[in-house]
Amino acid sequence: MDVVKNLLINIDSDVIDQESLDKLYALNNEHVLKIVNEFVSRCKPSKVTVITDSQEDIDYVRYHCIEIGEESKLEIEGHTIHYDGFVTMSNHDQARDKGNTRILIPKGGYKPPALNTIDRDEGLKEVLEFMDGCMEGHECLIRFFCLGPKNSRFSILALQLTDSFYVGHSEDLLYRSGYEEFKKLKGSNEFFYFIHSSGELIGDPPVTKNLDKRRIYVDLEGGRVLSVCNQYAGNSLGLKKLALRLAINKANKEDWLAEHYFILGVHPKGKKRVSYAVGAYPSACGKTSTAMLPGQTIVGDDIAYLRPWDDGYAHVVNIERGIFGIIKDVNPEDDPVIWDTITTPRETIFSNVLTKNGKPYWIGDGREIPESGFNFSGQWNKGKTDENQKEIPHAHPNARYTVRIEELSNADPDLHNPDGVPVHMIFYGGRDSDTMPPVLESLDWEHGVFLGASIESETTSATLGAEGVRKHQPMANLDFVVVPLGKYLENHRKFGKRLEHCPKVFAMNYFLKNQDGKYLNGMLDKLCWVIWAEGRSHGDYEAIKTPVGYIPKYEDLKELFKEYLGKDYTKEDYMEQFEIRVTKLLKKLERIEMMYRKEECVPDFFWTIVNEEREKLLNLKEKYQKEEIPPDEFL
Ligand code: SPV
Ligand code: MN
Repeated sequence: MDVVKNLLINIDSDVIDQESLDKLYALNNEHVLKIVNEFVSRCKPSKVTVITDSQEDIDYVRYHCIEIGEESKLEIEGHTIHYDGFVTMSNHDQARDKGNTRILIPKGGYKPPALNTIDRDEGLKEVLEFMDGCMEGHECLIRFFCLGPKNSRFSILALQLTDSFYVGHSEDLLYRSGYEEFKKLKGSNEFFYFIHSSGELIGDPPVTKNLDKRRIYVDLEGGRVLSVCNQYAGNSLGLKKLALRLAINKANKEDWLAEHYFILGVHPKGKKRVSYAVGAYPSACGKTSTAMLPGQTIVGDDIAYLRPWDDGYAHVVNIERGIFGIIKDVNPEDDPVIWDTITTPRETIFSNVLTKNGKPYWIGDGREIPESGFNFSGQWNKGKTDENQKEIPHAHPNARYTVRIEELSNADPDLHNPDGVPVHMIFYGGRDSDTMPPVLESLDWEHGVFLGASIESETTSATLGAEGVRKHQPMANLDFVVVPLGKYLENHRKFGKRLEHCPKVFAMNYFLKNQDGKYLNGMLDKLCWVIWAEGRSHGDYEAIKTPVGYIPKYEDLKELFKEYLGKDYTKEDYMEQFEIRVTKLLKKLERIEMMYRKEECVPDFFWTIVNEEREKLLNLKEKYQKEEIPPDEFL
């Protein structure tokens, strides 16, 4: 204990008060103290405050956030608005910065070809220099969180230092507090840690000034991420995508999975059962709205840990307890549950939307756009352009809302179950305008891993850079897979093979378009695909076997559309949506092959499936002499 105290003695008593010191000492963990000592002396905040799990401490973060202007109150009780930095439509802090997110690679270590990497020593030197004095004049929060339910075999603890109260407040909505859990570590270093600073701030509201110094450096060896000069949650919140990268590294050395999955409880009408689906879709491809489908229950919408469980199923937990969701296109018709949640009084953070007279407005909210207001670019009027003459929309396409899942009427009762919930289905989806049908079941488990590995998606505003470019998105996890992709796929395969009750796997695509560029499906049609998949996982429906997977029968979908959406689903719609696009699928296979050729140790099963699928598609083309084959041909 004395050793521990000596470590802290370097911090000036003007900077940290006795109460905060006592809270740190009570953890009895020298690793925590060393980290605090090192980064407080490097970042030089003017004040350090330790936040425990107490309501008083948590309230301090919430209210102080408003006092310092990182959030402002809106008209509805509990609602606040936060803005991230903005210079122009192409230079801003409104999305994840893939370019400046780098994995630190020790000499001779593996460099994932799809990610940005930097030599570990060089990267540390650079980011630590940027961190020197980065918190000057700021208050630094020391936070403790639990990634996963408390008292659970799944969970990993996390220490966060940040000088952003918005980050601290968001984490209170999104994660379970873990100060008391840290005490149970009994002094061990079994936790991840995250150091974040917004860096020098400018303006009102205060935003990061030096976006050119934005760095997010992932240090797998140190079990930590250092993030500086940013505020957008995907860059700043340690526990979100930064921790996912560390967890994937850990899971791949052990026997579990860390995934970019939502978790949904599916409740088919008239059947007294709940089945759980997990699903990976790249950002802005319908992930949160699937997790929030009407009549179903939500466990999580973004990140999950899975383990083989004693009952023979894989079990899964949400490592979060809240949603940081895309607000674009949330309106009463398309996303009724989310709409109700974010338009009624409760603790909610809006980010990067337009505000006018205390009301938030966003793209696709179904309301008339005000002529003027305040947004991420400051005072805004219709037609405002940036310095490159690019029009500034009233709200950012990647604007978000943050709420706690417990606040939702559809929260699943097992949200905090330390044993998680069993997984019956896995969904993989992408934004694909012309190749995959709306729903397709894998031929078997390995083929399911292949379906996940071969997701392609057109890019969206959730990451910086051009939109609408077709990119590979294996398991919608590519940005976060810091281990060799081949090894990651093999771990998936092995994971399923260990299970007595292996989940059924489905590819989903909500974004099919016709020749005129019009979407072929309504936003809520996905409910029918999900209910069909649930039925398949219990043997309720027959399906049509095609060379690339099982598709639904028209009659089953017709009934489901009637029962769940009150809609007539026509045979013409079915024929157009479920045709097998042979030429397009062959091209897709080529692209996948090219991508995986660049990767190390891609497992044999993957190449076997690629080769078999190609042969089957070529045979079909030969037999039918057509580019697209109607579903009925496979009956
Ligand atoms: C995503 O982009 O996948 C998100 C939001 O869930 S972010 O926090 O930016 O990662
Ligand atoms: Mn995500």
